[in-house]
Formats: sequence, structure tokens, C-alpha cells
Amino acid sequence: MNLTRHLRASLLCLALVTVFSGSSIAAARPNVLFLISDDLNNYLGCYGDPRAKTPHIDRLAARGVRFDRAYCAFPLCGPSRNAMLTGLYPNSNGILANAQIFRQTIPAHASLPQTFRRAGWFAARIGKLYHYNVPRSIGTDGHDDPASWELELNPAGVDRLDEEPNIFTLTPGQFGGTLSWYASPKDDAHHTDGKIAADAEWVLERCAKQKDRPFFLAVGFFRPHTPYVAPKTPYFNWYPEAQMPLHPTVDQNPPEVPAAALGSYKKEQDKLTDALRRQCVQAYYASISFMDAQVGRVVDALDRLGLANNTIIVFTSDHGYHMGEHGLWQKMSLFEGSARVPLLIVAPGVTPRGAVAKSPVSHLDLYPTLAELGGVTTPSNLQGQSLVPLLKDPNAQGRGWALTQVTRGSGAKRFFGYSLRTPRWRYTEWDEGRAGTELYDHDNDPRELANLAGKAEHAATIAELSARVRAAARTSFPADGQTPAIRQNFLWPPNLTD
Ligand SMILES: [Ca+2]
Repeated sequence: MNLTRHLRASLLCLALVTVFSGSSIAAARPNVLFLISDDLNNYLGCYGDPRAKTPHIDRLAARGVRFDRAYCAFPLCGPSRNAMLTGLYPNSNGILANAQIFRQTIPAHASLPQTFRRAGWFAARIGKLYHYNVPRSIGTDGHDDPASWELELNPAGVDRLDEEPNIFTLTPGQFGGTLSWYASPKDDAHHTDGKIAADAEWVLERCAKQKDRPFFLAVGFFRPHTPYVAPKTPYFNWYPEAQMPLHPTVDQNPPEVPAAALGSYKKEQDKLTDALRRQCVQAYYASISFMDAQVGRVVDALDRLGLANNTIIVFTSDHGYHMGEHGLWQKMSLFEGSARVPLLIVAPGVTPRGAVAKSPVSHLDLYPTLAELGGVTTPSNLQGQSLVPLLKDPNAQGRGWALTQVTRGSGAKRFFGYSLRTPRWRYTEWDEGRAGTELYDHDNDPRELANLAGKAEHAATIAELSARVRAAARTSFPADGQTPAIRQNFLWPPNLTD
């Protein structure tokens, strides 16, 4: 009897230990809910935007760490997503354009979800994780990597199937690469991102029934990517057109701004009147709020199903976006608005609630961070840093910089721009300075309106940052040489002199 009682007590203790360890990701094999939006800049309430209505992303930020200076590797869907999901810069995975995937260049490399999958996680994708042509590829696998996932779901809503004839576009017949928008009469559930959220709930319900197997669920929303199609009610109604901001046009930039810095401007954007600019901004904000509601729906499901205590949540975007700043629209610039991304990480038992990390970090850092939190082994050549020290102490310094690159021109005339972000400065060199340099002081000029690169009083800062951006760019290439596939496709070797 005593023995039985003793056994019962021991079992109770064991059960309690299990319960407590289950309340923290200190427990082995945490789940990962990886949420990514497409073409979303930092127009979010939690980042201080004065207009954005994003209550669901804001409450997610309040649960963990908000990275205030997070940057993509390359401000374009395909290169950015491949960099994030391989943990390698574009110069190392070979993906510097859309419509390519790293299996063409480094086929043996294990992606972030694949690493979890190999370690026994149920890895699933809903919507856009690798590159898709939007909207044409919605409802298909896009440029997906099948080895990354055990399950893939590709819902399509009225925005893809029915409403394209109604969409306003600057370039007739085109929707994804050009500015285009539509206030839809259909509600959330009819739209692709609403269906993605519904599918995520369905997958989470099934994961909740098999809690002995962890999951890596990646949910890729298509909005606010063009066409900015979202339900008119309530989202467009939240942003009265007359209240939308306008910026000076591209020809009003000061002469100190190099032409390459403005190289993402498209001639078709000359068609934009002030009225169209306001409608465009309204539609972009509406699409953000619509996507925000779908994020809320997925996170609510996680909570409702009792999964949140052992689930790491990541929310980010593939790159930033211009809505008229510097006279620019969309992506492919190295200004802050295009290079910067939102990044929220909630890791129960690790992250303090509502904390803000200000040290610059990169999308490259997500792979080593999630691998460390999950206790899974990564490829040895990852180029980012684990953010776990910053998750535990958001005041930690980390690497202290982030590198973003982009291309200009094509063929033999193609050249790179490299931009380094430090806590205070953004410093950019176009074609190693031959096509211009830029220096912006974020302590005094957060909108990057005054290029200080030509100012003699900043010569020492420029010399230091020039050496640092070149050193950072060199680290974006593989340490152990380059594969032939990459040599064929891309500029090689780099000519990054000191
Ligand atoms: Ca994108």
C-alpha cells in the first residue's frame, strides 16, 4: 500500500513536471507557426504608423519581441524568400531574380522547414512561402520547393477567380507587377487570404489532436501584394481617400540622390494623378488590415486549441514597400522603406512580453534562430546569427548591422547596390561607388531625405562604413568557393575592393 502510494506520488510529480515543462519552449520540440505577408512594409500600428488599423498584429507584438530594425537580404519576393528559407545570402544561394528556386543552384541544401521536417516535425505550407507570380499563380504551387513540406495547400478566392475584370490597373491586362486595386463587395471568407486562414485553422485542429508530433506550419498571405484587392467593408472604409498622404514626386528628389537609388521607378507611374495616388494608398492600407484580420484568426485558433504555450510564432514580410516615399512605389530600392521589414517573434518561456529589440537584424537570422529554439541541427554554412540572445535580452547588441543588396540594369551592364544599416546610419554604394553613394543619419533624418555622402564633415564616417559594407558584402559569398551553377548564372567573382 505504501509502495503504491509512493508510486502515485511519484507519478503525480512526473505529471506536474511534464505540465510545467510543457508551458515553456524550454520543453523539447516546440511547434513553429511561421506567418509571412507579401510586400508588407512597416505600415502597422505596433510600428507606430499613425493610420494603420492592425489590431491583431499589434496584439501579437505585445506577446513577444518586436524587432525595430529588421531587414531583408534583397527587396524582391524570390531572392528574399530564398535567402530567408535557405539561411544564405543571394550571392551564396544564387537566387537574384524571381522565378528561380535554390534547388536549381544548390540542390543539396536543406531549407529551414526541411531541416525541421527531417528532424521529425510535421512541415506544412499554406499559400506563398517561396516565390509565386501574383496573382497568376495563386491556387497553384508557384515556385515551391516540395522537399520542404509534407503538406501543401493552395486555396484561391474571388480575388483570383472572379474579380480581375473589375480591378483598376495602371497597365491594362497586368495586375501583379503594376499598381492595381479593387474594393471588393465580397467578405473575408471569399478571398484567398481568408481561405488561407481557414485552411490554417483546419491544419491546426488536426495538429492539436496529435500533440506528440510537433509541427512547422508556414502560412503565407498574398496581401497586401498587388492587386490590392480586399473587402470594401470594412477595410476600405477605414481609410477615407481624402485623408491619404501624398509625397513629392520622383523628379523632386534633391540632386544628391544617385539615379541608381531611384532606379526602381517605372515609367507607367507617370500616369499617377494625386487622386490615383490617394486611392492606391487607401487600397494598400485596406489590404494590410484585411491580412491583419486573417493573422488574428490563425493566432486565435492556436490559442483556442491549447497550442500556444509550446509554439514559437514568427510574423514577418518578404521585404518592405514604397507608397510614394522618395517618389517611389513598390519595392527594389535600398531606401529604408523597401529594405526594412516587420519582424515579430513570440517564444513562450524565452521572450519577454511587449519587448522591442533595436539592434539591426536580418532575415538571414531566422533560420539559425528557429533551429536553436527547436534544438534541430542546421547545415554548417548558414550565414545569419541566432537571435536567441536578443530574444532573451532585447537590449543585447547582436551583430549590430544588416546587409541588403539589389541589382540594377541587365546583362553586361548589370551592377549591384549594397546597403549597410547600423543602429545610426544607412550607407549605400552603387557599383562600388561608381554609380553613387548615399549616407543617411537615422538619428536626425529617419525619412532619409538628406544624402550626406558628399559632405566633407562626414568623410571619416563614410570611410569607415565603406570598409564595413564591403566586408559585409564579402561575407555574403560562400567561404569555401562557389558552385559552377552559380558561376554561370551570376556575377562572379565579386570585385569588392577595399
Ligand atoms: Ca513580395
